[in-house]
This record gives sequence, structure tokens and C-alpha cells, in this order.
Amino acid sequence: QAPKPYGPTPSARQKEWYDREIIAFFHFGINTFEDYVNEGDGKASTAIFNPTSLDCNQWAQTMKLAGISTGILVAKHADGFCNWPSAYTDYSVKNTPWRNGKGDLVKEFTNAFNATGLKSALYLGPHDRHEHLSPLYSIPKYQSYYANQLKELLTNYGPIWETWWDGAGADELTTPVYTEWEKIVRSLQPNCVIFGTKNSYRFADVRWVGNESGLAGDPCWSTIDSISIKDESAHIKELNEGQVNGNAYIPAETDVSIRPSWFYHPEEDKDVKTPQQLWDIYCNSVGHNSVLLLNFPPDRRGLIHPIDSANVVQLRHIIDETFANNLLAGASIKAKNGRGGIYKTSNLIDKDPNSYYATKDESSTDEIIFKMKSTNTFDCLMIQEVIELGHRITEWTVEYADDGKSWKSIPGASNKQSIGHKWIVRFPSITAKYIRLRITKGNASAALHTFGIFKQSSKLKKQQGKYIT
Ligand code: IPT
Repeated sequence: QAPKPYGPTPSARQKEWYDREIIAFFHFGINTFEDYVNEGDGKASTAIFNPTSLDCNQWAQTMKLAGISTGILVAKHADGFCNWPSAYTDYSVKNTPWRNGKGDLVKEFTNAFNATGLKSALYLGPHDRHEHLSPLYSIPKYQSYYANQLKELLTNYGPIWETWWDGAGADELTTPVYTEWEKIVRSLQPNCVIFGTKNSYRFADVRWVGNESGLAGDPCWSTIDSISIKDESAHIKELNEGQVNGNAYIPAETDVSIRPSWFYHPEEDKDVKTPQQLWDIYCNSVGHNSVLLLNFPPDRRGLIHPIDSANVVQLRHIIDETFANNLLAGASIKAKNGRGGIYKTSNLIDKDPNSYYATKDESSTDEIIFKMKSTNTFDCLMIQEVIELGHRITEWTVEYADDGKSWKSIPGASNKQSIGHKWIVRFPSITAKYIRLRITKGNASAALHTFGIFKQSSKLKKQQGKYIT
């Protein structure tokens, strides 16, 4: 008999979102053509928008090489400029020199991503400074303007996998406003994940992580009281760490740019995050039970800069190389409280994403000992819970021994709390033959997909025994 779910659990949409692990963000628009602007005032002339060699196939190919399955294009940022020829405004690509006013970036983007087997998603910024410039602006008017644009985007461009309700500048838009917009999303694109903030808190499938630096909390629970999302500024810690007994399942999405800014500025070419820095971010987001939303700002040509591409492809090599070889493969495993049947301990180290190990219903704790065939050197561990069954384990520790008796703690791997979709811990190299996973507290019997120890990729640069970034 399978373990029964505990507490709030993910919807099919949220499960699909977790499996993406990394999503790309593309900030591109009229700001790109202004000097050092990241939040335009809505007054820039459409005449300046003119990418010289925009090619969304280059974006898609880069993402494919980086193993990133989904891309979110900014269709309209706070400046209000529309990257598609919306029927509801003149402030769009149709009044630019680009493709003689016949261009449609949303079309080019979704076509390129679909053709490459990638998923498309769109950011339609709720806050709109251009609309605000009109003396006739009112919230009800804007509510229907935005609703119409949402319908255009969710009807004319195939499947859209995520939409983003940025909280920045959007406080005047109340929950009833979002209630109308949510109906549009749910009816036109039932699989679309909603990133919700502040007044759209009720509709959030995923929450903001509380910073833009690539750091999910430790712990980072997928559960939270949704009111913490509404009252964002008072609950930054809750957004970052979640709440262990929170009443809603709304996991954290970690948005960060590969450059200091969200939009492209040539002076930041020297400040692109290095593969090592991206690896840190990956471990602190995906490896903290979150999903990484990594921003690439295409340049004025309309292309991803080669430094950004090279670094993200390196990140993919680092991830793949690190996790290719679970050093526990072939180990003999003994658990105290195993459930038996199909929930066997060997499921922890197989590569089957569907099999899992579980303890007996009455056991929320366990002790699992892995004896490797020989001594191994490792500096990283990774563990995955069965998220469909809710957050079950609430405290765990990993130790090592040479003899299977004198256990020593692994730095940073004692009294850990959340696991969820994936948890990664890195530490200075250890050489040992035995590993012990102790589950010391839980809300319910344990259910684990994966447990492994690894040696971090040789592509990471080391100095005096420490990885440098
Ligand atoms: C911040 C918003 O307040 C939050 O709701 C979310 O949209 C977030 O941005 C996305 O990064 S504002 C930002 C300047 C910290």
C-alpha cells in the first residue's frame, strides 16, 4: 500500500513546473535601446526600437544547449511598450522601424521555442507607466485593457506555460482586478502556471523567493500561509523559507539575472555571472527546493551575448558532470524502518524517477546505512522527496564513517529541515566507505526518490582546496 499524502500537495501544474528546474527569462524591449534604463517611464519614442539582427532561434538554440526547457519572454514591461502588435495600443512594435512595423516578437519567440521543442511563457507586466500617462487613465479602464491584451497573448500564440504577475509598482491593482484576469488565464490556458504576488496572492501557483540574488532559503518549504504572499514586505523571510505548516502549497521561484541588470547594458559585459557563480546559484535555488528563473537580456542586435551563452552552457556541463555518477551506486543498503514491498532501499540509488523508498506508516524516522564497495571521495550530496505526497521529512542529518561505527558529521549536513523536490549540500572533500542518512523528525512516514553523494565537476576551479567563484 502506498503512503497517504500529508498536508498540502502540488497540483499537476506545479509538478510540471518543478520538473523544469531551470527556466529562462528574456528581458527585451524599448529599455534595451535607452542608455542604462531598466524601468522605463513610458515616454521613450517607439522610433528607437530597432534590433539589427534579432533571431529567436539563436535564443532557443542556446537554451537547448543549456538544457533549459522553458523560456519566459517579457511581452510588456513597466514602460508599457508591447513587443507584439496589440490591437489595443499604438505603443508597440507596429510603430517601430523594426521589420518595417510588421514585426511580432511574441510570434517569433513562440515559433522558435515551439520548433525547438521548448516551452514558451510570457510576462505581461501588470504595472504600466505608458497607460498611466493618459489623462483618461482609470483602474477599471486599465483592467479591461490588460484583460484584452491577456486574451490576445493567450489565444494567438499556442500553449503558454507560465504568466508573471510582477508585484513591482502594482499595488493599486486590487484582488478583484486579478480575479477577472485569473479567469482568463485559467479558461484559455489551463496548464499555465501563475507567478503571483501581493494582491494576486490567491491565484499564485508559485511565489516570489523574496530577493533577486538567486538565494532560496534554508529551509525552503513549498508550503506557506498565502497571506504571507499578500503582505509581502512584512514576510520576506516567509517568502524565502516558506512555512513548515503553511496552509497552501505555493513553492518559491528564484528569479535572478545573469547580469547585474534585467535589461542589457554593454557596460555590464564584464560582469556576467561566471559558471562557478551560476553553479552556486543553482545549488542555492534548485538545490533548495526551488526553481531557478535565470534572466538573459538580449542585446541591441536582438541576440544573447556570447559570454552569457558560454557561461550558461558551462553551467549545464557542470550540473551534468557532477550528477552523472552517484557514488552510492552498487552500495549495500540497510534501513531500520523500511516499508518493504516495492518501496525498497535500492530505489534511492536507481535512476528511475518513479520508484521510491518509503518507511512504514508508523515510522516518521529512519536510519539508512550505505556501505560502498570501496572508499570514495565526494564533496556534494543530493536528496529528493516524493513531492506528490507532501512535505513529510522535517529534520535529517548525513554522516560518514570509515568503519561503519564511528560516525562523523558532514559539515552543513546536520539538522537539515526541508527536502521537497531537491536538496543539495556541498562541503569540503571527504573520503569514506560508509554513509548514514538519519531522518530524525517527520510529519509522516518518509518517502524518498533519490539519495546520492557526488564529486563536483572538474570544470569548477579550485584554489587551496576550495572552489573559487
Ligand atoms: C519585487 C516585487 O515586489 C515582488 O512582488 C516580485 O514581483 C519581485 O519584484 C520579482 O523579482 S520588486 C523588486 C524591485 C525587488
